[in-house]
Amino acid sequence: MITIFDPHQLLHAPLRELHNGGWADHAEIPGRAENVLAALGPALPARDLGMAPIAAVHDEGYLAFLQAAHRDWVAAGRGGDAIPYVWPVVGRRELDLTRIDARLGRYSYDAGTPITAHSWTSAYWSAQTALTALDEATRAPAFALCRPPGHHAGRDYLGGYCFLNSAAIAAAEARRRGLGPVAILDVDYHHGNGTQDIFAADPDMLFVSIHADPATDYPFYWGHADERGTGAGEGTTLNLPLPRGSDWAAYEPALDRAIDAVAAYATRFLVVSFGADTFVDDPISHFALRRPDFTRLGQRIATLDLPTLIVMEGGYATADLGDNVAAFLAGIAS
Ligand code: OKP
Ligand code: ZN
Repeated sequence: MITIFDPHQLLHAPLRELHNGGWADHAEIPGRAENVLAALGPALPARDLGMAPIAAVHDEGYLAFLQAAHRDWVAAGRGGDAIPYVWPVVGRRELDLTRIDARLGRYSYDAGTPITAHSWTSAYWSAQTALTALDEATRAPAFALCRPPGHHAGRDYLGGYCFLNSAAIAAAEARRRGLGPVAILDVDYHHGNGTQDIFAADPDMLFVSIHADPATDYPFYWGHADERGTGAGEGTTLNLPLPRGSDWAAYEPALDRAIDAVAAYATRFLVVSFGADTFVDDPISHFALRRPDFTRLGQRIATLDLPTLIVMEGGYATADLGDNVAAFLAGIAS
């Protein structure tokens, strides 16, 4: 299978994150992508397809903020990574504050997504990687080795290690090219709240997600089973939360439901948000899939027999990540 990756994606290297009230090494490190590359072999570089497909999904003000945020942070006399610490619960859209700390809160929902001097560059090339892989995916399944991940990023917010929603950007571009109906199947351990929000009111994009129950797991405020889309998009969001500890026996029935929903939507193009953080040994997650289960997951998705773009999301057992991704892709290709 063709893999797309751009070395600019390695530049974003957040120093640390808040974890249970203290600082910990950041889980979303460049070594994740390096481990996957080592397992898969050489990747093709991304082409620069420009800002238009990104601006079709993300808010103009948010994109301007993201590009300037670390410079603004430095201009305010700060060192290290830019991290928000205050969020507007009221008046989010009414105020247009210039202070970097206010803007960080306006355009984010968590404190776990530090902005470095290179975050924009890496996120931009992560999105270009997905768009380049989209070009390939019309011929055969293609793998976009995206990093940083994207599925927690909304139209106008970052969070959950994500800045630009590469899967949403590629899915919207696939639709624009007339490849639809497009469905997004998100199998990362965490609910893809950004993707859900971007398409919640959109009847022409199916979003299906299997993830840890947000009653116990991040991102808590999205991903509950009663979230089914809004307005005209009612019924085009399907959330399938599973309890902590879920193994393949628990996972498979949810996967069957997800696959059935994708098939019933008359889908003609599939985007898979793939996270390997469902792995039993993932350090920040609590499912119990094993390596052969990733192959089963890929095989089951392949039964849909659709043009498929796979976008990398999470997976933090770094030493196992490449082998887990390879196992999944082998299932897709079989
Ligand atoms: C990104 B992706 C703080 C917990 C914060 C954020 C998880 C983001 C996961 N210790 N956790 O979906 O893999
Ligand atoms: Zn995840």
